[in-house]
Amino acid sequence: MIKNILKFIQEAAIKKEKLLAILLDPDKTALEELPEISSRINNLNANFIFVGGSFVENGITDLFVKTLKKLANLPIVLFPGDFSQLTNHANALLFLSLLSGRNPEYLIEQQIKSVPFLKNSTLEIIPTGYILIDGGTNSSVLKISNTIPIPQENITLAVNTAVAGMYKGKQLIYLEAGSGAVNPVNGQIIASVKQHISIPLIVGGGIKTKKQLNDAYKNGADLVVVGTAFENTNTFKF
Ligand code: 1GP
Repeated sequence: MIKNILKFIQEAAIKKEKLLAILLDPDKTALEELPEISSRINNLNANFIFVGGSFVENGITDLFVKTLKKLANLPIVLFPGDFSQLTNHANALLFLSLLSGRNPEYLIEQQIKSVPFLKNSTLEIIPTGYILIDGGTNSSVLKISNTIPIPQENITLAVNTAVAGMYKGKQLIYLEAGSGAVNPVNGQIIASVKQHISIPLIVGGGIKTKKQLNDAYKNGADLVVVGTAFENTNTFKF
C-alpha cells in the first residue's frame, strides 16, 4: 500500500504516469453495494478511491469508509463536502479550499472546523486548491457552496486562480466541472493551467467516455476523477 499519497502523485506526474481515481459518494451508494462495487474497482486500473459528497448524512462516511477499506485494495482519499465527513479509516484527505468561490465558509471556515478532528488524526493532509469550472449544470457543489464557477471561456481567470493557489502553498490543483457535468473541463483550460503550474493537476466532473479521459490526460491532467460514469454503468472499463 502507498505510504505517502502526495509523494506518489508528485512522482507519477514527473514520470508522466497518468492516474485514475474512482469517486464514491456515501449518499448515493448503499453499504450493501460495497462488496460488488469494490470488486469492480479492484478490476480496474485505478489508483485511488475518493470518498465524498455534497449532501452526505452526518456520520455515515465513517462506517462507509471502514467497510470499504476491508473490501478494496486501493488507498482511500477523502474528498469531503463538509468537515463532518472526516474519518480516520481513510488514508488521506484532500484539504480543499474552494479558490474559485468567494464564500468564506469554503475558503477557511470549514477548514477551521476540521482542526479539532485533524489534530488527533492519522490522515495524511494534502493542501488542495479546488477550482470550479462551469460544467453546464447546476451541480451540487454549486448549490452547496453558493459560489459562481469560472466560465469555460475564461482561461486567464482559471490559470491565475490556479497559480495563486500554488503560490499560497497548495500541493495539488483540482479543476472541477461538478459531478454529472454536461461539459467536462475543456482541454484548453487543462492545458493552460498545467503549463503555468509546477504541482500536479487533478481534473474531474462529467467525464463519461474513454476519449474524454484520454483527452484530459493528453491536455495535462495528472489524475482524473470519475464518479457518475462509474456508478451508472456496469460496463465501465476505463
Ligand atoms: C469529481 O465531481 C467529480 O471531481 C466527479 O464527477 O460524477 O461527473 O464523474 P462525475
